[in-house]
Amino acid sequence: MKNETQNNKKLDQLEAHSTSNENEKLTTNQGLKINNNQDSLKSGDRGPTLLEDFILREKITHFDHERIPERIVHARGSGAHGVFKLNKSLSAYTKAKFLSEVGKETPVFVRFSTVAGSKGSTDLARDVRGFAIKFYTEEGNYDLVANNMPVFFIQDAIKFPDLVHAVKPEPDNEIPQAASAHDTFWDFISLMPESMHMIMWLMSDRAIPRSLRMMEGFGVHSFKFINKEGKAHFVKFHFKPKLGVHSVAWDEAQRISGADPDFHKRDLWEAIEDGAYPEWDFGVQLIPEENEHQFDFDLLDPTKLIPEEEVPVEIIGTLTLNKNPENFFAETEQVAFHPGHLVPGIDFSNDPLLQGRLFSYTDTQLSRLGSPNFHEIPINRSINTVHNNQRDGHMRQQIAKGKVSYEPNSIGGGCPFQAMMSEGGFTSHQERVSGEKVRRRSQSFVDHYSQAKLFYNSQSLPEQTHLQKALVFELSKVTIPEIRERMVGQLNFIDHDLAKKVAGKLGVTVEKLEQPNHSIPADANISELQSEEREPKTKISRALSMKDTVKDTIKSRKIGFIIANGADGAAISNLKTKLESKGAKVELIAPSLAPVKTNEGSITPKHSLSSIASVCFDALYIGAGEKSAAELMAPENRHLALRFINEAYKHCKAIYFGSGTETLYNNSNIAAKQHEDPAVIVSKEGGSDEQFIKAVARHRVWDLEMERNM
Ligand code: HDD
Repeated sequence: MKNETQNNKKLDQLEAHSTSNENEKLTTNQGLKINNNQDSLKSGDRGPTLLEDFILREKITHFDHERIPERIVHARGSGAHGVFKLNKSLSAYTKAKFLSEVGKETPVFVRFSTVAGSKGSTDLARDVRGFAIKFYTEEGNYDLVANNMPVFFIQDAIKFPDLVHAVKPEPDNEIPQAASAHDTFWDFISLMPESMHMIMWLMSDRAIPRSLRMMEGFGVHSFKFINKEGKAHFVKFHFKPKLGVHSVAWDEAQRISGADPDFHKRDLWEAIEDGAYPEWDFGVQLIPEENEHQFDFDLLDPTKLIPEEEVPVEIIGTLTLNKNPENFFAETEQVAFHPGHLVPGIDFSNDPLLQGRLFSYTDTQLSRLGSPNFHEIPINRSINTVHNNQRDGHMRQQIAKGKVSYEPNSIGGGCPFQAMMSEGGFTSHQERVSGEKVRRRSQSFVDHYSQAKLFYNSQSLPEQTHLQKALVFELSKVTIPEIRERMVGQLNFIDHDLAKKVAGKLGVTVEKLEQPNHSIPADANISELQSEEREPKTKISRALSMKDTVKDTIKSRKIGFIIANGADGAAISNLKTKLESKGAKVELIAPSLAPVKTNEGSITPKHSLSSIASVCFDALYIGAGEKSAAELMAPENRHLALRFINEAYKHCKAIYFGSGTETLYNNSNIAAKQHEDPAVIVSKEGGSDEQFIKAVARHRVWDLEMERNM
């Protein structure tokens, strides 16, 4: 893939470290040319191998050591290079240069990930997605180590190992992989009321994205911006995908895990290769420091979000991913993020989860990457050169000249010098901190249900139904009845109807409870508030639903054309051209990989009916032509062809029947449909290409899911 970003200093730096084998001879690691890479050195043709064979030894030794520990969490990931362009200056709030000069482009590397599964697990696990961005700024690397959900499970980092142990495969039998649907996770969660808001997100469709390109990103914590005058604002970071926020159905996710476990990785890779560069609006919610206590929750509590109705998200720039890595291991695997990689103008808040993270990330790289010199790995290097007196350690690359590795010094002329603030020297934001040394949680963190309720109430009906079903699925896998009951009890604090619906499927009864929605401001006098009923300010937040994020575009949507011999070549190529001109991607599926004879010639399919499934596509076109339809309905193809159609229908996708394909329509489950369905387009009934394009742009007809599944 070409470097399409001009003046991208990071890509130039990486290029300087790349090698190519083109027209080169095979060598050992010492540069010795190898004459025979097929046979080891032996004593006679049939004799034992000689210890002397240094070429064999070098090759096997390297191979034996070519794995590194996978990340303890977020092990499975996909990365891409790109650029962040600032469209609106934030210089009034922060002195960070990459956020100050309008038009400035900063190279980035982004790594998306699932959290719970191993490196080789499926992409479509129900899980949070990591969304980590390394900004290679001229002032040093700034890492925003974010997720696709704006809140977190726990309020204090000391609970992180417990959370991760609970969700990971159970320690006795290492089951299940990449799944939260098991006893230990729900045992822990049912005992952790503070997790309830995050559980609403995790059980929602946000946890099964259609594409990494169609997810939001959130910095989660409140961070601080510091401007030139030293004034602080709290800030929350947001990424909003230009393609809208979209998900798949859970039934679909499970099928994708079998049909293409690399679905998200492949989707991101192909989109970038095709030039359909993923883009996000980057936005901020800004809160002057003095307004810290104006909310009915604590800004430092990472289980809370700031409703956009209370503080709007101001869009200030665009994040674009435009280049795939050259080498997965060198870049995506070795990239090391850390929320503590800061630039002047950005600082931490006292969020106790963030504070703990600040220790964990460097620490984990030491065992994962094996050396304190991980910053020298090309993907981790800053684009400005590093000057300090740190020396040596495993695999040191830098050759520091001279005698001096200490400061102060006179022999080295005092270099390297400390930088003054005016020269970009980092200073932590000055703030008064006083308090007893206590191992306690602030009382302002005690309301665990109001925002869980806010999230649930803000979902559209289909989203709420998916969430209920997700809870039923997960809790049905729990083998210990007391855990299921405890969890239903927790849900009852969020929404009685939700609890009842879930309980009904689990064989659990549920009592109606008074809702304990006591939101307590951070500066409140707790004893005075104990009996007072408080209501949260925002009861519904439209931004929390994915419903209204649909964009009127079919850009990069994958459309499967099901065809067989005798298909109408002109109809196929016309529709294909129309869809592709609007940015969609068309792939042909036929009974076999043999070229398909159309009335105009022949075309070669990319897939056969048995090698791919409808879940890998956003929409289907059943290629026009009676002969083609007859072949698809032949006994050897019928089951697979109808399965494609029926599954796409069940998953609320757009399906377009070309003329002459009524036999497929009549034999599918669609024939039994009750009402008008704008996403089933039938040529014979006057359906047009334009109607199909419109239906694809709508993503899914979730509102008709009940009917489609009858
Ligand atoms: Fe974390 C990785 C995001 C809480 C400890 N975390 C990791 C990654 C992301 C996040 C996106 C993958 C980075 C990559 O692609 O390499 N983590 C979050 C968010 C959190 C959060 C948004 C809460 C708001 N994390 C968190 C806590 C701790 C950690 C509370 C420990 C105290 N996270 C780690 C880690 C990882 C990590 C163990 C594993 C691999 C790595 O760091 O490099 O240090």
